[in-house]
Amino acid sequence: MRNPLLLALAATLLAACKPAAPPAPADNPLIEKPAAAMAAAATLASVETPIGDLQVRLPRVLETPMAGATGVAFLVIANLGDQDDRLLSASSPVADSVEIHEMSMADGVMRMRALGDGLAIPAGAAVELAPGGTHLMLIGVHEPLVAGGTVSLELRFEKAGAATVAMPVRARQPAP
Ligand SMILES: [Cu+2]
Repeated sequence: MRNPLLLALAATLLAACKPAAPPAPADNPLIEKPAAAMAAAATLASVETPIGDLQVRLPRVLETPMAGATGVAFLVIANLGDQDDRLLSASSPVADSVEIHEMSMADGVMRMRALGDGLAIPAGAAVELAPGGTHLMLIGVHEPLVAGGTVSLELRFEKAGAATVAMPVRARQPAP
């Protein structure tokens, strides 16, 4: 099951790129402005990336001011198939390593630990990696990650295989 809007946009783009395409309907701004359609499609593509039966949504990395520091990445992994899958590992060219971390409360203290066996992505579920919960830790970033930029992240799944996701870099929320 793909996002019908994304498919419609893709079809629109294909139609817009054909030199002998029939005149665009006057009420369709995406066909009239191919550059705008391209930008919209790029935005959607960065929001929902299909990997086999999986779909990555809302990928983002928080800005990280210093080289050598630790960055953090969040995303939602939806499993649209009928087989359980598992995120085995991740890596990025911008960091020494990437670990899958979970947060837990122990004796009133928030701790995080690496999930050595990876992260289960059950069939039909959408697993959210979000602030305060499971996340990807970018250990030893090679240079500052600046808001507005993009970081590429490779995800390796047990069944869906490997794929690279473009992760927009977002500004951190100021501390409350
Ligand atoms: Cu962590």
